[in-house]
Amino acid sequence: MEKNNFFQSQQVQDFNKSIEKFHLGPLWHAIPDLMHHEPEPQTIAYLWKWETLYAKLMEAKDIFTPDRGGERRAIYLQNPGLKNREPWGWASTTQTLYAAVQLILPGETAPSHRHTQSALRFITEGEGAYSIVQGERIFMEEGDFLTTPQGLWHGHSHTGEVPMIWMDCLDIPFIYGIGGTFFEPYPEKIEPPSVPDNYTAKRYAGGMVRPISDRKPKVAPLASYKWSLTQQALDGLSEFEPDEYDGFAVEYMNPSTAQTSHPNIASWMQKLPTGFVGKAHRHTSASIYHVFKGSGYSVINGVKFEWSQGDYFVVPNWAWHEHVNTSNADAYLFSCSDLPIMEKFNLQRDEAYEENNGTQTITDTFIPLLP
Ligand code: GTQ
Repeated sequence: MEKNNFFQSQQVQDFNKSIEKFHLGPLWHAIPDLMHHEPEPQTIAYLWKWETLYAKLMEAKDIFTPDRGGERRAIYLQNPGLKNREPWGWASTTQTLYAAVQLILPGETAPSHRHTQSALRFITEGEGAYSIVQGERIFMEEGDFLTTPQGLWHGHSHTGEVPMIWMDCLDIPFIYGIGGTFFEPYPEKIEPPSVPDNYTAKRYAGGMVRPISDRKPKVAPLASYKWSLTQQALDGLSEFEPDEYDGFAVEYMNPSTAQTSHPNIASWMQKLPTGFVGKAHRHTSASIYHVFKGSGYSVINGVKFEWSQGDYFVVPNWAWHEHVNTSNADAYLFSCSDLPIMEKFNLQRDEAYEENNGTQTITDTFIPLLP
């Protein structure tokens, strides 16, 4: 019998229906939808313009305040491909990661809590607020990368003068998907300091050394990775040949384990020098990018995504992508991905785009939504 006739035959359809009420399903019906020959993620390539995010954060200023309940003034990136997906009822940014923009105003306090998700913050605007993670007040400046390891108390408070905005990324969808969510509010509004301010950045010299007493820390020992040190690292790297896909790129590491900064999330800062034209490749991990500085475009599965400072975009799993800096200044992209998850489950694979000298043919241009 022909394959399609088989699926449509009365006998098969009757049988499929007859087992449904016993909470049973026919594998022959499910297999083509579930076991693809290669990744067919529901995550789609998408780009959010900074103008839109900023306008909505400004509107949210008066609608949400930390005093009105809720935890954070954060607006998260909903991947259109992941909307209305069972069993979520909410959309994440990729199938494993959630990203958001968070705004805190001078005088505000976002209460302390702890949870089993790991969090990172990348600071994009302002100064003067601190995040307090397990008793350490970490004062934040533009370009800093902060870790909030799973299970540690953390809250934010703004003692400065200007609004502060940062990117959050957490493994919320992954932890939700495997049924591992725990969340606990701190008994008081915000945890009081128990160690000196900026304790870990000072004691670890940005990750280069560790104090004699900290030989076996249980958690990532470094809470903030300062922009000045990241910039220095990129400048050092820039004396050499760029990576053909990613230009000059460094990964944030946990200095005690020499692994990724977070167990389920890897993060990078990359510099694409003026005129950089990257080659295309693809990998099983999915990435979320934030344009920290500069402008250019990325081609994702043949579609051109033009980006400029402040924008966010998603490169789905197994999607061909290449980056190009079209401006006359260096471009800096912050990105994070679920590469550590792919590595742990033996799913990490990558592939170079061999045709056309590594350059995709552009078939379409993405039109972003503006406020
Ligand atoms: O700032 O602690 O975007 O707990 C989502 C969950 C931010 C935070 C988010 C969080 C936080």
